[in-house]
Amino acid sequence: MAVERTLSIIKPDAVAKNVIGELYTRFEKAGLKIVAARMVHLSREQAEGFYAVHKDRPFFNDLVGFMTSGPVMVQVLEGEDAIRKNRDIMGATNPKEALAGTIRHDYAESIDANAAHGSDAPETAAQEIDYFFKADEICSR
Ligand code: RTP
Ligand code: MG
Repeated sequence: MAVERTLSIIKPDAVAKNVIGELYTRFEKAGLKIVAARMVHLSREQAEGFYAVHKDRPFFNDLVGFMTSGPVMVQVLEGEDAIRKNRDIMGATNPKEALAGTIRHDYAESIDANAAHGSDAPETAAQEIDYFFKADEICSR
């Protein structure tokens, strides 16, 4: 299995719950390394650009409103099969469907406020990492 990088965002609800460290522990226990990280309060333009793929979906406005409602923690996770592994740790988009022990099961309140983001494929991971980090801000290890 190849070593990959994926973009992870701890969303405003989870930052407000003060569980950044708890989520980092879950990533690390799964063998994922944090190789870049930054806290940022996204502007409307930044959130719209990040979720541009969803711009015609009915939930787009709510999604952008939520993602700009408070600071987020953005990180690059590196490890074997990192993209799938991170999505497994996060659980299903809708917390009502997320398996016990996943981040969204344990911390998310709703499909809108669902605690974490993770890239869904190698191409989107590369684009999303580029969206937030310059090459020299990522410390591969
Ligand atoms: P994310 O991109 O945030 O990691 O979430 P995801 O891949 O699991 O889900 P995605 O389909 O990419 O949707 C992005 C975010 O939009 C909200 N959403 N709401 N009301 C709805 O039907 C609906 N569908 C999606 C969720 O907050 C989801 O995380
Ligand atoms: Mg997605």
